[in-house]
Amino acid sequence: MVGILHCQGLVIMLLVTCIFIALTTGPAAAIERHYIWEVSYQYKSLDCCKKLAIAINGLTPGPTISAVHGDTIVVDVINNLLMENVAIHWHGIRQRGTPWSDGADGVTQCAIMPGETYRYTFVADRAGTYMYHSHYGMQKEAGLYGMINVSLPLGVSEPFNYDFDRGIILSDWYHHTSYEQATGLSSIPFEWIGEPQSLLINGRGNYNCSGLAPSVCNSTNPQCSPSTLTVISGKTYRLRLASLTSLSSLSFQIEDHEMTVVEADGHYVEPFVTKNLYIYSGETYSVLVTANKDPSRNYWTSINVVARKPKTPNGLAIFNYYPNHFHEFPPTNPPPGPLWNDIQSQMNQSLTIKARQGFIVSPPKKSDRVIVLLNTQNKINGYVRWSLNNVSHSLPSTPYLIALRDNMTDVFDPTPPPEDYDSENYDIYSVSNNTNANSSTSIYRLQFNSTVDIILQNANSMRANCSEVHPWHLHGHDFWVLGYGEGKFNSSRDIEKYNLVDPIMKNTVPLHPYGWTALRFQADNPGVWLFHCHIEAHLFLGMLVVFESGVEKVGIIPMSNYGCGKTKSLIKRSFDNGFFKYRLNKFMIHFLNTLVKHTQC
Ligand SMILES: *[C@@H]1O[C@H](CO)[C@@H](O)[C@H](O)[C@H]1NC(C)=O
Ligand SMILES: *[C@@H]1O[C@H](CO)[C@@H](O)[C@H](O)[C@H]1NC(C)=O
Ligand SMILES: *[C@@H]1O[C@H](CO)[C@@H](O)[C@H](O)[C@H]1NC(C)=O
Ligand SMILES: *[C@@H]1O[C@H](CO)[C@@H](O)[C@H](O)[C@H]1NC(C)=O
Ligand SMILES: *[C@@H]1O[C@H](CO)[C@@H](O)[C@H](O)[C@H]1NC(C)=O
Ligand SMILES: *[C@@H]1O[C@H](CO)[C@@H](O)[C@H](O)[C@H]1NC(C)=O
Ligand SMILES: *[C@@H]1O[C@H](CO)[C@@H](O)[C@H](O)[C@H]1NC(C)=O
Ligand SMILES: *[C@@H]1O[C@H](CO)[C@@H](O)[C@H](O)[C@H]1NC(C)=O
Ligand SMILES: *[C@@H]1O[C@H](CO)[C@@H](O)[C@H](O)[C@H]1NC(C)=O
Ligand SMILES: *[C@@H]1O[C@H](CO)[C@@H](O)[C@H](O)[C@H]1NC(C)=O
Ligand SMILES: *[C@@H]1O[C@H](CO)[C@@H](O)[C@H](O)[C@H]1NC(C)=O
Ligand SMILES: [Cu+2]
Repeated sequence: MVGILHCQGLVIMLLVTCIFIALTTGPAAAIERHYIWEVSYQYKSLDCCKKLAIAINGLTPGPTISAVHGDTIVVDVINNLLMENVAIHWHGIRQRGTPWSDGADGVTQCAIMPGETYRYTFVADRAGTYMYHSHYGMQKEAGLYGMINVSLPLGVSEPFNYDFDRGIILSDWYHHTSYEQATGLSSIPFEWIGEPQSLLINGRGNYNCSGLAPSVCNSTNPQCSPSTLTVISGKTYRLRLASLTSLSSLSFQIEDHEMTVVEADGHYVEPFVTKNLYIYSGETYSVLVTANKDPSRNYWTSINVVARKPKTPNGLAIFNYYPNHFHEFPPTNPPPGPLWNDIQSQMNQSLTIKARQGFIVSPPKKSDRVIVLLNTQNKINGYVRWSLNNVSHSLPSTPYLIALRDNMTDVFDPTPPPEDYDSENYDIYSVSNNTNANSSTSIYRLQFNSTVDIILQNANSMRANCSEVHPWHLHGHDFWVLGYGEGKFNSSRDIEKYNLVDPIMKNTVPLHPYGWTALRFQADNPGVWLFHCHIEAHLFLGMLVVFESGVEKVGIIPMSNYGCGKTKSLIKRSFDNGFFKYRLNKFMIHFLNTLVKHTQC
């Protein structure tokens, strides 16, 4: 053991050498950016209340990854959570050629066990704003997330001007742990997680500590003083916004300032000006804001919950005009933001977002296959679940990518899930007469490079007069957003209204209450990919589907992805045949991989 630890030091030295070599190569060449991340629980007071949070190298939210188009990003994740697995998803990165680095526990890899180190390697193959977050159970809720900022290669400029570039991570915060939440959600009687206690801007919020012991909640703790964005009068700022909420859909606004939306999920948007931006969990946007108001005072930046009846106070930050003191509160009341139930205006923003002229990627005119997914809340043996076409997904203990690539049988149900629902006889406005559904591990297998349409159809939940928003996120691809509508999708009426001229491409899109959303994508990335609701509790309750395409084209999956379910036997076999007689754990495999990689460095 001592030997291994000693060698780990050696490995880190080698890594540092690599970074050095990378930095000394010319600026035009794509480089390898190496990060070593220690993931651990720490006591934090993000909203003034002391609570365990997951930190990366001590930070919650984690550090921003800044890369240049074409760079290779290497992240060594050291799991120091002591008693909990971890897996990290690189949200918006398509992982072309590296589907095993997608970070989806149970889909592309076995989770990283405590004490182990796992290496993610992938290429930042498109400029834009992305994010990363845990994809293990409901772990994201504990604060394991951050931003990825990929800039254009040297010599290429953005089609808009700005003076400075800033990142803003939006999230919601619960005082209960993810264990309490997960247990409540999987209990009879069902215990809903409720609304979050706080909204955070760059990891800072402000809970009302009144009545709580100062050792638990201390409103003067500097950790929870509001985050500030300092601006210089007359300058224009590109704000990169990323929503990493567990539950909440948000509206973002800066008092008295308008913003111009220019980027969504890494794609240029035909610019439009707005007072507030609706942003759903899993989405990123860039907005341009010019500091052109009275510079003698500060202004509020605020976020508020929309699309659900809010019980959480607005999240606040300070838009600080230099040289005013950055903690000087604005003399006004914070803007309340739009009404939570103004669904019309939320839908309107969705319809307004189009690809920017000059940057339009035209979608194929026709699709090869249409999959309609009815989103319903259900019961299975008395447990509350979410389902698509009456199927609530449960992940097998063996990751799909490995099972399919290695021709394992009996890992998942081979019967394909339904492609449609009984649309004629289903009333999306009322509670289903029979809410029972089935749970299944079955997946959609897509012909490689075929064009697939997805129609997301919303419906009433199990509560009368209630339909919830669901932000759907696709791994491994971007899709074209062909249309949104209210009510039930009608193919003979709605298909001809698809936007095939200038649809935006995205990786996350809202499905509005009682509405539908139509998407098209090309299944041109070999691998196994999740498509799921980005609300943590809905995902946990089965609101996901899995797409496979071209898995036979996937290269050799790193051994470090193995080690759970049926993949255990493969690890054992491959090393019994070699000269390693002792049992190798994933850490040691990784360690050996590192040595191999660094002989090439
Ligand atoms: C994004 O990356 C660019 C180039 O490295 C940098 O100038 C900018 O400050 C970064 N922005 C954020 C929000 O991290
Ligand atoms: C905090 O809560 C106390 C007690 O409920 C209330 O009196 C007070 O107004 C609250 N403070 C704020 C800033 O909301
Ligand atoms: C609250 O936080 C402030 C600032 O860190 C500190 O000075 C004070 O002692 C704390 N109060 C208590 C009761 O812990
Ligand atoms: C829809 O949104 C656009 C862009 O924000 C705005 O200009 C327009 O007034 C909105 N229309 C309605 C009906 O709200
Ligand atoms: C899985 O089966 C395919 C088709 O029969 C074959 O080409 C491939 O080599 C097999 N893969 C493994 C790992 O056995
Ligand atoms: C439930 O049954 C009633 C009576 O048959 C029908 O009117 C209603 O539309 C059904 N509800 C759903 C959700 O299909
Ligand atoms: C789901 O299955 C139940 C029981 O078979 C059935 O009554 C219900 O109509 C189905 N719902 C949908 C949306 O197909
Ligand atoms: C669940 O699956 C069983 C067996 O495949 C089937 O008979 C039943 O109709 C399904 N129930 C629902 C609600 O889909
Ligand atoms: C996928 O199909 C498109 C045409 O629809 C073609 O241009 C492209 O080369 C194909 N890609 C692959 C990887 O086969
Ligand atoms: C549902 O909404 C309709 C129309 O808005 C209303 O008539 C009805 O009373 C509501 N039902 C419940 C249970 O709230
Ligand atoms: C679908 O739209 C067509 C054309 O507008 C219309 O004739 C038909 O009645 C609609 N079907 C349903 C079920 O609403
Ligand atoms: Cu959802």
